[in-house]
Amino acid sequence: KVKVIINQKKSIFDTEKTLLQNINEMGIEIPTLCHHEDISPAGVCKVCSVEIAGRGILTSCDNYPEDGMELFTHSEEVEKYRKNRIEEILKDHSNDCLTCEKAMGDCELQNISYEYGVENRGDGTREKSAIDNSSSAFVRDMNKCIKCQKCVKVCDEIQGIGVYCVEEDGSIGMTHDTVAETDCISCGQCVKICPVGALHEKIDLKNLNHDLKNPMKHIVVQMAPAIKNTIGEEFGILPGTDITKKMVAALKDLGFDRVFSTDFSADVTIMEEGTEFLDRFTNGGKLPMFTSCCPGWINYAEINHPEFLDNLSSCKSPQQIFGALSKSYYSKISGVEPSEVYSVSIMPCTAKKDENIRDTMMDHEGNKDVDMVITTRELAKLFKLNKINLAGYEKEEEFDRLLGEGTGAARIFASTGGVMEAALRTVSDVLGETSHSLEYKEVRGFEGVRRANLVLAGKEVNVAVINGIKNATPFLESVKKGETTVDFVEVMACVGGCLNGGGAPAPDNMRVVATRKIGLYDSDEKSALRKSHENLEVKKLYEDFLGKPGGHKSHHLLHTHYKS
Ligand code: HC1
Ligand code: SF4
Repeated sequence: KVKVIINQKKSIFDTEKTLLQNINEMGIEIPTLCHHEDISPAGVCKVCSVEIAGRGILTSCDNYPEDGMELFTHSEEVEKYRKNRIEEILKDHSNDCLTCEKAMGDCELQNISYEYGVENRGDGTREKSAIDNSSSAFVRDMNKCIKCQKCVKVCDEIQGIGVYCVEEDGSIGMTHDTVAETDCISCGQCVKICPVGALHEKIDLKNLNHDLKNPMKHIVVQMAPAIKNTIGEEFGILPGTDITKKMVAALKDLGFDRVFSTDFSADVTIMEEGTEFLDRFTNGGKLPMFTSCCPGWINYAEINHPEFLDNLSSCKSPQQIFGALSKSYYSKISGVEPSEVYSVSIMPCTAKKDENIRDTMMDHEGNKDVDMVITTRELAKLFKLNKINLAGYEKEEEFDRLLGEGTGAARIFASTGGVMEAALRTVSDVLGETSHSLEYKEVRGFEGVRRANLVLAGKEVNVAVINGIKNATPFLESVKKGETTVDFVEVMACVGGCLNGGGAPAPDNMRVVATRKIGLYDSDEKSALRKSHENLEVKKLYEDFLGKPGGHKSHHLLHTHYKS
C-alpha cells in the first residue's frame, strides 16, 4: 500500500493494482475503450489517461501507484487530452452509425463521443475494407475497428484459440484472410467484447420483427436456460434475477404464437445422454464420453481433435432437440404442418447460429430443426424496438404446455458443471444410488478442470468438467497418454458456461458471471422438480411419441454425427 493524493484528497492505493483499478474502487469512473478486467491491459486507446503531477499524462490501465504520487482524474488538461484521443479514434472510424448494429446505446465509442461532445470528424476518405461475412455466427467489419485489441486478447488469452493478431502498424489482423478459414469456433467472445460494431453477431432481427406481425406465420420460440437469469441486465435488473414469467408474457406480447422452454429439451437431453452414457459404461462402449451440447466445443473437437469424435455423445444439443421436436411432436399435437412451424430459439451464444445450419440439423423433408437463432442481446433489442421495458413490466405468464416444463436440473445446464450435475442426478437414480444428496457440488466451480471420483451404487464413476476451451487440449492429451482415467466429461467452451456465452448481455465480466451463477442455482433450488427424469411433460413425450430413451425414434430425431 502507498499514500497518494488524488484530486487533492489523501488516499491509500494498493500497489498490486493498476491506477485504474484503484481509482475505480474509489467509485470514480474513468472512460476507457480498450480496457477489460478479465484480459491483460493493452494501453492503446489512452482514453483512461490521468494527469500525474511532475510526469504529465499517463495511461491508468497499465501504470501502478507509487508512494507520494499526486494525480488528477478530471483536470482540464486531462479532459482535453481525452477528448482529443476520442476525436482521433473517431476520425479513423467509418461514418455509418445510422445503420450500425451497435447503435441504440450499445456502441461504447458513440456513448463516449456523446459524453465528451465530440462530433464525427470522419471525412469519409478512409480506405474501405471488405466486410467479412464468412463466419456463420458473426460479421467482421474492419472499417469500424478502433484497434483496441480486445478481440485479440480474449481469443488468445481466455479462449486459447488465437485467431487475431496485432500488425506492426497497430491494426488488427488475422491468421487467414477470412474468419471461415481460421480455427475460429464461433464462441462469440470477441463479438461480446468488441466496443464498437466491428464485430457483431449475424443479425436476423429485422426479418423476425417483421414476421412476428404477420398473423399468417406460426412462430414458436424456445428460450435457453441462461436467458431467464441474464436478460434482465439489459434493462437494469440485477444479474442473476430470474424473470422467466415476465419473459413468457413479453414474448407473447411480441407476437410469438407459442412460448416454450429449452429447459424442457435439456431434460430430454439428459434422458438421451444419460441412457447413452449408461449403455457405454455398462456394456464396454467408447469412454470417456463427452457432452455434446456446447457447439463451440463441438467445433473445437472437429477442428483440433478428430480422434475423439467417437467419444462425443451422439445427442443433439437441447436447442436442436427442441427444434426437431417442434417440427415433429409439436406438429402432431397442434395439427400445424412441420413446414408451417417457424421455430425460433433465443440463446446466449453465437455458436448456436453456426450449429443450427449444420446439414445434419434437419428432417428428411429438409425442414430445419430451428429456423432462426437470436442471441440474448438481439432479443433485448427486439424488446426495445417494440417499446417493451422488462424492468417496468408487470405481466407474468406460464410457458405453453407440453414443451414448456423444465426441472432445476435443466436450468443449471447454463453454468459450467451443470450438465454433468443434471446427468448425475438422473444416472445415480437409474443406478439405484441412495446415499448421495441430490446436489453434486463436487462438479460445481469455475476451475479450468474439475475432477470428481464418485461411487454410485457401488460403482466407481470418474467424471471431469472442462471450463473454458483453452483447457481442453491439455486434458485430451493427458487422456490420450493414459495419464487421466475418466468416464464422463463435460466441456464448456466459454469460461463459466452459457452464463458467459458470446451472446450474453454486454459488457460483462467474470464478477457479473459469478452473480448470474448464484441466481441460476437459486432458481434450481426453488424448482418443484429437480431431476430431469421427473419432468412430467418429458414422461408424456416418451409415453405418447418417442417410446423409450435411446430408442429408434429418438435416434432418428434427436441424435447426430460429427464431421472430421
Ligand atoms: Fe446453453 Fe444448452 S445450456 S448450450 O449454455 O445445453 O447457448 O443457456 O441453451 O442447446 O439447455 C446455450 C444456455 C442452452 C443448449 C441447454
Ligand atoms: Fe476467437 Fe471465439 Fe472470436 Fe472465433 S468467435 S475469433 S474463437 S473469440
